[in-house]
Amino acid sequence: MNKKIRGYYFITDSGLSRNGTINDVLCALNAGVSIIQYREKNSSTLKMYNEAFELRKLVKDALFIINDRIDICLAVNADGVHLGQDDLPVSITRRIIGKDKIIGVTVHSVEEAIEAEKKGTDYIAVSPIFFTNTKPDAQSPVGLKVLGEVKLAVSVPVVAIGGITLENASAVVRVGADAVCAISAVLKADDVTGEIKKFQQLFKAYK
Ligand code: TZP
Ligand code: MG
Repeated sequence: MNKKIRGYYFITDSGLSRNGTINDVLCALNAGVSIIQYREKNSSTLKMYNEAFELRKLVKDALFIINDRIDICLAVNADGVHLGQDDLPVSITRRIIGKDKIIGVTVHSVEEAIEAEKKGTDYIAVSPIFFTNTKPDAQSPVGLKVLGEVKLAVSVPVVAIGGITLENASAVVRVGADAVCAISAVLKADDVTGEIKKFQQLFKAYK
């Protein structure tokens, strides 16, 4: 198991950002996160490449994962790529990016989780746990029960995402999540670093 896929998992969101993605990542690094995913849905390929290139220089100790884009992952030598169910299959992605890079896959059910692990994913994101406005095309919430079942069904790390707040995060961790991602709860806060630290503290209480 990759020990860095634990605790608070940071994902960028330029739409929710108050101070820009680079500053948000600096806040996350200041809070000591061990994994950062660059997720950019509204940029040209060139802008994405340039931003990812800058971020790669900043993200040294933490893992740096690119959402969706295998080409950007390779172009900036990120540590890995995060795929949805509609992206390229894990086996094909592995062939393209090589054995050393990390592949994460979003799943919505135990069946998808088992299949993703069988195909060689390095970690699984269960999504959305609760209702979220952050991802307009998110599926219906899967709830804590499915999260717990996925955790029991696979041996790779399990990340919980979608609608997670400081209020519900302890239940998510108790059910078995190895890592927790909360985007709006953190990016809407006045003090992004401080808010991430609160998630990390809460996490430490259970793990
Ligand atoms: N993938 C599944 S839900 C989601 C993503 C990127 C958004 C989660 O955002 P929030 O604000 O923590 O609900
Ligand atoms: Mg995707």
